[in-house]
Amino acid sequence: MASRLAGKWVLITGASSGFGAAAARHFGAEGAKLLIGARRMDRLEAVAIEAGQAGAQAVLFHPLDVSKTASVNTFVDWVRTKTTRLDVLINNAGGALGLDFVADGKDEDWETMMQTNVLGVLRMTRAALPLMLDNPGGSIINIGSFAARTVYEGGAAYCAAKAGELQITRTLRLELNGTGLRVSSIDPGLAETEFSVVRFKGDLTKASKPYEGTQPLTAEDIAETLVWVASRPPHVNIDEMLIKPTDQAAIHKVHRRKTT
Ligand code: NDP
Ligand code: 8X3
Repeated sequence: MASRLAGKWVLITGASSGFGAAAARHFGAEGAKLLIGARRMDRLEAVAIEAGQAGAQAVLFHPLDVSKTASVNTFVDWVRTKTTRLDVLINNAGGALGLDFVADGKDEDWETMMQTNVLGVLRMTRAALPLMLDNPGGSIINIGSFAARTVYEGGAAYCAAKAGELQITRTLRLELNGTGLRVSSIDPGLAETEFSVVRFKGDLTKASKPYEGTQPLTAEDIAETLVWVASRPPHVNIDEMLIKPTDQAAIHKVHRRKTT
């Protein structure tokens, strides 16, 4: 049976690594037409090639910085030159910066986390919505986090930002009721991507700690879920999904095997 996603236009933000790159490959394998954005163009181009090899009907890429309204608007203007209809929007771009207690928090880290995880989702959704409104069955999928639903020391700004993303998703669900558009928040727990390298600003020793002795989620696990969510029949909306590794029972309870 042909995939429900074959020929569908899928926009993925933050597609240069991690979940976004894996999503590009997985939606590509379903025969979708991809519009992908991020700041690192060399990485984006490499992902575009992989998604094309996986089977995408089209893969188009363009620079995107979701922390800047002008960049988001320019990106969507570019999208409009390629298609008049968007079927799936995946607001994935984001991440954490630092693990400082509030007492030691840095303005620039807090501001970047809010700009990308919160305002980036609002900006991109506002800009892309006109391409989706006459398209019942379309999907807006926001990448939240386990961190939206719990807290941990050093996570104040990131947890607040992801809680903000969840409330944006819930608000959109109300505002778009009756349009036939679906709105989802997919909230992963511990997953090994470049997330931790970015959070710890390139310190690979610190970045590897969260994954020591445990089996985290992979980017592929999340990408498979995104494909599943977007390919449900049009009358089915997966509102919210919390996905944790089996080893992670709670934010502070992660099973770790002894390593030699
Ligand atoms: P990665 O660091 O591997 O990927 C993050 C992606 O976001 C990159 O493609 C990066 O591209 C992009 N990005 C960051 N800032 C911007 C920006 N201002 N404009 C455009 N793109 C941007 O991490 P993940 O794949 O893990 O993260 C993806 C999402 O999943 C994030 O929202 C993160 O918060 C969330 N998440 C991650 C979890 C984890 O444990 N890994 C768990 C739960 C949620 P570039 O730098 O090229 O712009
Ligand atoms: C990332 C998950 O637990 O590192 O969103 O904050 S966590």
